[in-house]
Amino acid sequence: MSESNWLADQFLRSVEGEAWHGPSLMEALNGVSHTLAAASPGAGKHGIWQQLLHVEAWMNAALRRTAGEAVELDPAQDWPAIGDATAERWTAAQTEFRAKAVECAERMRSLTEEDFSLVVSGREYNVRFLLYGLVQHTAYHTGQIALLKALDGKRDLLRHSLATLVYRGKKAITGAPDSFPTFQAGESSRTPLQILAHVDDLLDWALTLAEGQQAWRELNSGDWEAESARFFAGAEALETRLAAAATAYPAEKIYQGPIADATQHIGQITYLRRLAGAPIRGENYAKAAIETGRAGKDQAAPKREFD
Ligand code: NI
Repeated sequence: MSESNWLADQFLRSVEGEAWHGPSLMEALNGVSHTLAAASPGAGKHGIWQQLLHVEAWMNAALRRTAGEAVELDPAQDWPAIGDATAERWTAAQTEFRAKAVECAERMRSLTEEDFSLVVSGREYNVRFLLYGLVQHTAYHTGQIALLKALDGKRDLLRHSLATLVYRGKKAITGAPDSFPTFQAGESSRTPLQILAHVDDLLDWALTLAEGQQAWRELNSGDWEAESARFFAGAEALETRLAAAATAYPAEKIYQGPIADATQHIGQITYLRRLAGAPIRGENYAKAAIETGRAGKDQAAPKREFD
């Protein structure tokens, strides 16, 4: 195999597989949602989407440099902004990236021995050094993307479990009769209002865990409307924190503690609705339009309910 074909083959392996070092870049992106791609691992740090744009920027620069152009990237070109983080744009970004990679491989295949030895404009190294560097650069950022995916995948699922809690919680606490907040199933059992206030405390606790300043407080205004509003406000504050950056406490532990607890208690409220003679309708929750990031009072209408 000629050097140009060999190099193009190495490059395409690092982009689409099968790569010696593990998953190729496109393989690493498999299953990465637009919300996960857009998430930053910490203040000012580059998320998966931005890593992809960065690798593409250097493929572009390499293409232009092999054509004899002197190229310098300023910081905004080095790490381009991702813009609107929609699902459509994320799909388009990946398609565009792949097309650029194929273009790069084609250019590599077309290079002659003479081309490889040309000194890059404005640099002290030649085209060979530049292009081998490009393969290494792609592999380096693929490793970072795989790591971000492993770390942030948990945070993404935590955010979705929060959205699920709010979707279910809204059904459980909305439309209850006036007598429901103080309904008691037995002499010593907690009322729906007490349980809801406890759920709100759990959400507050989850936020303090995410921020690394864990604190437990028990609040209960004694008012159903106020505690309902606190439920949505607490969930939204937690979602905002989760979306902004990695949690100070492991995401899976925030799930196993406060979020799992809160979900159980929403189940209790749902059960009490039935005992109080004001049941909510059952639903196929796997079909429900529960969206990661949607943690406020505004939730989608149920798709498939039953009695
Ligand atoms: Ni880089």
